[in-house]
Amino acid sequence: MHFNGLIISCCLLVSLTNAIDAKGPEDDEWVDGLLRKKRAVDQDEALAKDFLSSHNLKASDMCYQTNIAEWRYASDITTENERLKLEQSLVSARFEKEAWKNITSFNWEPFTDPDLKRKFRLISVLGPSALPEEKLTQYRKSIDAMETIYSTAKICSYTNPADCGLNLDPDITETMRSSRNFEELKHVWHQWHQQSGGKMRNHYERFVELSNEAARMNNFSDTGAYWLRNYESDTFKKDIEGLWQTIKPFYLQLHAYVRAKLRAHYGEEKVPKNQPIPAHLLGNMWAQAWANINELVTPYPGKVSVDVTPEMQKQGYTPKKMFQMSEDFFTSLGLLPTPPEFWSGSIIEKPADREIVCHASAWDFCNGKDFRIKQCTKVTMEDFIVVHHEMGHIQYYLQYKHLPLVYRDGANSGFHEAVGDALALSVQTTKHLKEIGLLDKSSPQDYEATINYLLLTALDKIAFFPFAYIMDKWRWDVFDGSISSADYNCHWWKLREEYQGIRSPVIRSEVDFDPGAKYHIAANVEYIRYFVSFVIQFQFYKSMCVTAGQYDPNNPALPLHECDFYRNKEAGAKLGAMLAMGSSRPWPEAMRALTGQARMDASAFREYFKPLEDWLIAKNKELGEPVGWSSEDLNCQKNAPESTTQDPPTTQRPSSSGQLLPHIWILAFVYSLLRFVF
Ligand code: BJ2
Ligand code: ZN
Repeated sequence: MHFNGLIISCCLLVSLTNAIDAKGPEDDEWVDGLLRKKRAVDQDEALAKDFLSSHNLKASDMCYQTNIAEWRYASDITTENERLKLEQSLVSARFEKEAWKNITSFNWEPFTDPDLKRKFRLISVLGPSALPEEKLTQYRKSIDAMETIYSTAKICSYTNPADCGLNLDPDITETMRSSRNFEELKHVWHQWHQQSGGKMRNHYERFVELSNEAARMNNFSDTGAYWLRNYESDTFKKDIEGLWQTIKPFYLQLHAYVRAKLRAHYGEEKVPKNQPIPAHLLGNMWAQAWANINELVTPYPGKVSVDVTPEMQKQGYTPKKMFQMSEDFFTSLGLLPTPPEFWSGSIIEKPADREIVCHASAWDFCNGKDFRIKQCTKVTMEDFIVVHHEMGHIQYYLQYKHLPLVYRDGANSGFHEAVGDALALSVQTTKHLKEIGLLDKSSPQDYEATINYLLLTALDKIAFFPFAYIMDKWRWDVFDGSISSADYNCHWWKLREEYQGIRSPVIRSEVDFDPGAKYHIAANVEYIRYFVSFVIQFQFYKSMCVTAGQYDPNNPALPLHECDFYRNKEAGAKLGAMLAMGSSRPWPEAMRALTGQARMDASAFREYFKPLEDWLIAKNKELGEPVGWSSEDLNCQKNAPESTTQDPPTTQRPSSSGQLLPHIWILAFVYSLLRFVF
């Protein structure tokens, strides 16, 4: 029996004994009743344990079947594979419903074994499978339709308008990364929003209705509340807001500095002072990570650049090599190697012969053997970090594979996201990049190089926070009904302006649906997990650095941002021990196991960036750059302006085939008329 369970049982016995003493023989019946109840609970617990172990096997098998069907679709998007995936999801829902009836037939609330109680509490939430089959089908179809639209959307090229086969991955992403042509970036940004989100507004509306209906059937007020159960905290939203308030002053400084540099490049008219930054100039479609514009904003351009993309390409890196190097980093810490199934089953390059969901992901097939990654990997530093991110998920899966299915999960979703990123912070240090031959060993690590390095890191790690926050702030507002479908898009832009300080480069309206231009909204993946991750990955990193003797707050020769714990088994063992807990304990306990404290806390983050924060404040003063922006003009209106009501690839930039089409019809008509007459 579990320790806590023992205490509770002892307490129950003590109070029973006290009760017997106090009441005397005339109350025998009452005491008997209590004893009978305790015996019933014990028997129930024994039965419950038996039930759980058989349920665990069946549920794991069902999880395997469902993952196989989902993988087949995600790695080969066809209508047949979409149909098979839907069919399997219905089979799985029927199984879950049946199991749920059994689960809730147990009176598990009074169970004395806290571990058993935790398991029941976790599995007694049925989720969307609660919907009647007809509605569940519609619910799944609406998400599948959005994911297919997102993953197969194409746009026309700016330079070659007749080429209308550009994909997000790699074409559009590459243009957003490397082009510095204002109009080209605007074209690509606009077309992507039209062709992805713009095509899924109706699906999203239906999805919200059904998702909320399911949440209510599970006794949650709405889908937002249903999502938050994962964090097991009544103060979660407040805590996130508190963290944001700590980070915000730093974000404002970074924003002001980047805006000044963009203005220097694009001119005052395109990037005005005091205004939000145009959303298409930050090197990334969603303006969520800005490292791709590093060369425009590098504080000391003469100094060494830590963006090693050119060096990786020069050295002939391949996706396979990137994954092998990531694996090597994990095993150097004494963590687990990936099994052969991982290498044979994963897809790490975009296949040329079919459509796939290119957005990178990691998969646990629930059988303890099959773990895979699907990633259309490009040889860039950005993707090298994504490789570590996905390998972090795989490491978690490997570490908790011995646990029952109900505990094979992160301590909370943010923990799952933070593992690979915490390691990547070590991988990307100049020290490590020198060690693996991606940076010149003789380049000095002086103050200017440090500021360059921290700014590059900040472009990814700080710029991300307001984006991660609004992704779910927007959905919380949609799900709880504060925002109706009539205001979906302008509310999105209101949050984009207020939190990120960015503005759409094209006038938007309620005909558009720009949130759907981001994968996690189309595919219905909760996002606050990444906000959590970006805070706690610095806590994980710091604690591993201290363990490895690589960071000492009192020793300026060992600053946090230079810590590389490569090959340090002690740091690895600490991380591994936490990962092996899965979700068996509330997350503060997992946090304590690794870091010694139980809370989410931005101080490690602040410590890491301290030299940069000071530098930015001084630099903005020197540049006379105002911090913040005014938000009078949202650039979003209810009704569509004339020019955006039509389909963009053929109308905004008419392709030759688009222009020819009417003529062909007229010719065909005249031809058949002539044939008819003669
Ligand atoms: C590139 C990364 C996700 C991730 C994928 C897609 C959605 C869930 C999974 C899960 C893992 C799990 C991603 C990285 C940081 C910011 C964010 C973004 N892809 N997912 N099955 N990222 O988290 O790996 O693989 O076990 O929960 O979306 O916006 O790019
Ligand atoms: Zn992830």
